[in-house]
Amino acid sequence: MFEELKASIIAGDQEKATGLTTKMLNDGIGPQKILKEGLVPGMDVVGEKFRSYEMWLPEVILSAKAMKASTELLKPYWDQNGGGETLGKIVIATVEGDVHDIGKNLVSMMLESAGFEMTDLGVNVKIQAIIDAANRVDADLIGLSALLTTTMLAMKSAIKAIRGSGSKAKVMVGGSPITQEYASEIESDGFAPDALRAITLAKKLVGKS
Ligand code: B12
Repeated sequence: MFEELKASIIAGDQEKATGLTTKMLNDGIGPQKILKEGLVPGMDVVGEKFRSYEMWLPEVILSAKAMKASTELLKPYWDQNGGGETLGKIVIATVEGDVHDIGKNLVSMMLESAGFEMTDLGVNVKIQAIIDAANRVDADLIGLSALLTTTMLAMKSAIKAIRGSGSKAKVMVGGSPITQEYASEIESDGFAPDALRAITLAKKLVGKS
């Protein structure tokens, strides 16, 4: 069934992808397994095919829609933290010039399930809007996502601007082109390569690990 789910993401067949995801959840398969063994491998193939011109933008958009609709279904199934006190407040956004949000949404969803209070500003967000939101909610942490090698460069100035604004929030970064090396170079407070590790990182950064 995982292969079928993967294939439905590659084919951009939203109906099939959501149908299979629902069936798996009803069968008691955990959301993490569905994500790791079906949805993400499907999106990985889409990325490879896009790079090698075997897939074009309209097809990638269909795959992305199928992926988004399926990950939305996982949301209620992540372990909730029992409604206790919040671990901290996080403002998250995809940086200006970048409209990729599947990974950012996953990170946001999982941080929320882990017990953080999330303010998700969406995509293509100007740095000033991020700073304003962080001040408004008194954020402990800001998460910046970038999927393009062009927009990841903007993270450096974004971090400078956040620090210059006097905000107390720490900054974590992520997205497929980001490496630990780059994250250190731009003096972010942390980097995580996936949503699960983003939880560990966020807890560490707010001193709750
Ligand atoms: C889907 C997709 C799209 C969709 C996006 C739909 C959406 N709503 O997001 C659409 C079709 C709109 C799109 C558009 C474009 N895309 Co595109 N896209 C992709 C694709 C295939 C998959 C991305 C994805 O969703 N991956 C799945 C998620 C789960 O993974 P993820 O995003 O990496 O997120 C995980 C981690 O990175 C991390 N993470 C992510 N964010 C954060 C944040 C924090 C704080 C932390 C801690 C962690 C973290 O955790 C996530 C979950 O585990 C990638 C290929 C790839 N391999 O990345 C290309 C890719 C990113 N796109 C690319 C390009 C070129 C474009 C376009 C410029 C194409 C065009 N000619 O118009 C436009 C750009 C538009 C813009 N201005 O942003 C290139 C980028 C190349 C480069 N070097 O910059 C890629 C790499 C494809 C390729 N192989 O060439 N794209």
